[in-house]
Amino acid sequence: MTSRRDFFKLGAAVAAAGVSPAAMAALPEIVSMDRADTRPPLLPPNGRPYNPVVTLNGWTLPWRMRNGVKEFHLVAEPVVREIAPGMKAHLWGYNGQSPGPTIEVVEGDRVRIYVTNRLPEHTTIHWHGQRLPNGMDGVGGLTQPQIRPGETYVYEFVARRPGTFMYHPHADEMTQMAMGMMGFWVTHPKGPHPLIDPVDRDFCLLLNAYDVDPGSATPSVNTMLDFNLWTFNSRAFPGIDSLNVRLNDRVRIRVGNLTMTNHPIHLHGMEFEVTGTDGGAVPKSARWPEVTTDIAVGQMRQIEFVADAEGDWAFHCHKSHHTMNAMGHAVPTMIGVNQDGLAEKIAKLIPDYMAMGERGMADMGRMEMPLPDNTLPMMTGRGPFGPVEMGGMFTVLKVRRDQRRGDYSDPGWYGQPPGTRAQLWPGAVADPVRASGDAPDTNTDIEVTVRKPAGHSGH
Ligand SMILES: [Cu+2]
Repeated sequence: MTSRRDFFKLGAAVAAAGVSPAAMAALPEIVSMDRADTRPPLLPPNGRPYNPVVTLNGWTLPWRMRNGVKEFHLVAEPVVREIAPGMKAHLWGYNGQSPGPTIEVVEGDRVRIYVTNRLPEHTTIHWHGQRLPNGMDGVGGLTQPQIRPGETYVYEFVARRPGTFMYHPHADEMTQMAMGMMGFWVTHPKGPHPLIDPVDRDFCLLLNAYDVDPGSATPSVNTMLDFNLWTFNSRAFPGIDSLNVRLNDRVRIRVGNLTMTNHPIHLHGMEFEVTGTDGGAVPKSARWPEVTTDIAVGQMRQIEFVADAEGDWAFHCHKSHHTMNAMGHAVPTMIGVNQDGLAEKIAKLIPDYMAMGERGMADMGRMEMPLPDNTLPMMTGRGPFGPVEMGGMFTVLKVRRDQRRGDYSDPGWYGQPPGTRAQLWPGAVADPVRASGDAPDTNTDIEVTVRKPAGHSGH
């Protein structure tokens, strides 16, 4: 039984940490998610009104309003995440999913977040980009003790700056981020803001990356750069939902990067402006039109555009190996190598051997290769005209005239108006006319350099 003196000691400790004694009362219930499709926006049931975001293949965490404080409960725990149909990864995340749920608050809100650790090792949460008291910054060992397994810590601060933020552990960081521990945070402006325009659709996604060996389910946690699964919100194409909008909607997409490399994020079909960064809203005089914006490690970017062109527009990272799943790595270039009869000969020694890449790698997108269990094909996904030959960080922005306001459901493939699609030319193509001189004899002028294996001295 707690004595009166103990109670005051507890009260003093709590006050020193900036957490009111009320915070130590019963915890908010734990809300968990067990599905990987995009959940509809969470309309705020109380507090200041705002226009909620939609987290691609994710969800927003409900809160409890208690004496004017928004209370959330995050649980750090092992989770199973479907990366795409056909592959599940054993990750660490929050409240049943990786990434964790999006937290949405309004500028000026007092926010209290309970963090329960159900991992086998200690953790913390760092509120990336927030203005807050130093002791709430979540750096294990530096600003607070580590949260040990089984413990619950309470964070509390006022969301001072509107904008786009992330959260992630600042404890055994390489392991915990390689395992998928991260989430999104949006602080909406409390009223009309000179630099934050209202939008019709507001999407958010985190860039994350994993190193999962084909045939296995748990990421390698000591990988530093050579990841093989590149994901939006821990989903790889074709597992990533499309962004479905109505023609002429004003659209905002918020992107945060918690991988270990940069990602040039590219939109087809229309231009956007970067309206916000990790530091807040960008002055209007400093915005310029572009179709690709590079997002460095630890950065956040908000892009905005008016979706004034109907169609199915690709939206993806422009590093081509980031739109490819695990099987493509470590395959040698075989273009131009004559492999006639090779597969038959090798198949006598190794059943199921197949020649690969003789005419480029596109055959990989079409054939049903035998794959290890729990492994995604490297170039995959089907569109209305055949294989899309993509993977990883790729999805589609679907702009439709008849998409209803507030309807985020997939409208299916775009019906292109007759006469507006690239088409097969039925005639013959003449040989090129050379401006002058003889054509080089390609059979005798080839220069080659042969590199013989010489141990690992060349690394
Ligand atoms: Cu990338």
